[in-house]
Amino acid sequence: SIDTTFPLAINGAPPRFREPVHVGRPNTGDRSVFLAHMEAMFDRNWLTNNGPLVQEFERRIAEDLGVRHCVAICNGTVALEIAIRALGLTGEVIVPSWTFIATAHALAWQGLTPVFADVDPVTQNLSPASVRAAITPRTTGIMAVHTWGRPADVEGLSAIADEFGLQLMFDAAHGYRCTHNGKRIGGFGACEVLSFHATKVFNTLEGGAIVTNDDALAERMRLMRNFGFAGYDNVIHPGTNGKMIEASAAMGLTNLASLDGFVAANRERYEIYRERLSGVPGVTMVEYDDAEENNFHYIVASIDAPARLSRDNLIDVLHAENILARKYFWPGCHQMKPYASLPLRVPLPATERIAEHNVVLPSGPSLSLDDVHAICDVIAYSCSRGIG
Ligand code: T4K
Repeated sequence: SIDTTFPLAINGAPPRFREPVHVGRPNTGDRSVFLAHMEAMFDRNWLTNNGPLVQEFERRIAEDLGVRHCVAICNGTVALEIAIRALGLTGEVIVPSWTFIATAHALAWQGLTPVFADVDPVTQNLSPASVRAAITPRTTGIMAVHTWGRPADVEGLSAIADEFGLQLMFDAAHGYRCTHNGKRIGGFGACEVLSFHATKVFNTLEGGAIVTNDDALAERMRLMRNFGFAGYDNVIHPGTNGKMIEASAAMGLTNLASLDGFVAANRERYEIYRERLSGVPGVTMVEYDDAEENNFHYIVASIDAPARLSRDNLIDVLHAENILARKYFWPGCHQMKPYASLPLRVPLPATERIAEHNVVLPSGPSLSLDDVHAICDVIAYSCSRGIG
């Protein structure tokens, strides 16, 4: 039965939000700082190719994460591709299917075969047992993801990599300012890849970086992102164009100064969601470890029985209210067209289950606390009462 004191847009009531409420609204620091950087950039007339803003940005990121090297790249996907090439990966590389498609694409685009392994049903991170079962003589590496900024099982995966002589790298696109055992993500494995896409907790418009403590690897990556140039007219390595532009570095320097504020705002919203959704039938939030540093950027919930509607119905309810919740990363990479015909090496029950139940909700500094409450009202009502 429909509670007429709480009409839902899906039942014909006016939507709760007049404008669309997005997941992934960009976080923007002090605009005047960015514009001052832009003025200086135009005065110098130096727009890209390892300019001073990119160099400063790299120093600041390396310092912030406590790593020796940051190699800034034009986006996270090209950063993954450069890292894969610089590590000399060939043949098969094991990745979670439960990730954004870029993780798998970066391998396939370099002529490698992504071999999908399952994730842990609770952490949603790559399962070492599943990785072990997926290894063949053609396997050269493991690319794990710190999904939602929750650290992957670094120790479990490192042990397997050591045992089988595999390279281990991390897609740390979600993990900026998150720690594992008190150490910031960035220094684990052979290297870690960051994304500074507009929708990330910390953006450079578009952008990415590879961070590593390996001097020789960093040097190779620097060459590879700039066509292999070691100086004027002197190409000493195969390469591509993966350079970050000065405008991106300016945005990065601007936003780095405001990052503490973004994280604090995220945390405040996460706490409201956690409190308001706890006890709602069938809603389980993905929680962040209080003992670690987190960026609280992703608000992720699982919708299961006894909720009175399915995840997909809830998405319909929310979209009708102009709340554009997402199903990230449904349906799982292994079921996306480019990979659906690959035979599965190992079963992926947790991936397939999570893909049917996860919902990612709007958050971030641009969303008011009242709006978070309004979103929680809709979820609590429809999960407890159904939609009539
Ligand atoms: N690895 C992982 C684990 C990743 O999650 C990603 C990226 C990568 C690697 C690759 O890194 P990059 O090459 O992107 O640096 C979005 C982002 O485009 C993508 O960066 C991100 N992951 C992924 C999880 O989300 P889409 O296709 O869902 O984006 P889209 O266009 O639907 O935008 C998301 C929402 O953000 C929309 O509701 C609108 C809003 N939005 C977006 C932009 C760009 C804004 O409000 N303003 C904006 O400027 O992939």
